[in-house]
Amino acid sequence: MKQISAGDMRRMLKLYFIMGSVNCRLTPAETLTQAIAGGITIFQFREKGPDSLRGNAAFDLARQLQGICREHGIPFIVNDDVDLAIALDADGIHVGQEDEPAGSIRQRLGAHKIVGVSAHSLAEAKQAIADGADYLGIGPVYPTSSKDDAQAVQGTLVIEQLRRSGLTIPLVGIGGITAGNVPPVIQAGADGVSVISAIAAAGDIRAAAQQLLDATII
Ligand code: TZP
Ligand code: MG
Repeated sequence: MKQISAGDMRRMLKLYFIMGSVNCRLTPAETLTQAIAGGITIFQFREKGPDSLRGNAAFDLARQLQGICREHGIPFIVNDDVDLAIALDADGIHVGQEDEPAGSIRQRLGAHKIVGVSAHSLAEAKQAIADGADYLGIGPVYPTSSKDDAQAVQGTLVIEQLRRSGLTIPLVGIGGITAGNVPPVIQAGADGVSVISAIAAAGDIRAAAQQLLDATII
C-alpha cells in the first residue's frame, strides 16, 4: 500500500481532535462520539499525564475509541506509543521531537501508515520531512494549559516561516486554539487546527466542534 497523498492528508487535518481520559468532562467514548457528530476529521488518542490510564486499561480505552472512529470513518492516530499503534493496527502515529525518530517509525510501520511529527522550527520541520513525515503539528500557537512541557508560545510565526520557505507539507496549528482564534492560523498557511480542550472540555461538544470546523473555512 502506498503513502497517503498530500491532498488527502490536508483534507483530514481540517479539524484534528486530540484527547485522553484526563481531558474529558464526559466519558471518552461519549466525548468522541459527540465530537464526530460535530465534524472532526481525524482523531488522536493521547493518554498522558499523572492521572492517565496505564497498561490494559489504556489499551482497552484505545481499542474502544478506535472502534468508534472506525464506525464513522475517522482516522485513528496514536500519540507517542509506536508499539500500541502497531498492536491496534492504528491508522497512524504522532510523535514529538523527544520520541522515536520519524525515520525509524516509518520503517517499522510501512509506507501506508500516517506519521505526524511536532516541529517548532524550520530545521525541525525539514528534518521531519526528510524522515518521511506525512504532516507536521506546529505550536503552541497560543497559550495552552493542556500540555505541561509545552514550548514557548510562537503565535503564527513558525507556520508563516515554513510556508515562506516553500514547504508544502500538510500542517496543523496546535495550542490554545478556539473557534474565535482559528482564522489567523489558517491565514498563516495551516491546513487545519488541532485541539484538545476547546472540544473535550466544552459544555456542548458537538456544537464546539461544529463552530471550530466552520471557523476553518475562510
Ligand atoms: N502540543 C502543543 S500544545 C498542545 C499539544 C499537545 C496542547 C493543546 O491543547 P489545547 O487544549 O487545545 O490547548
Ligand atoms: Mg510525544
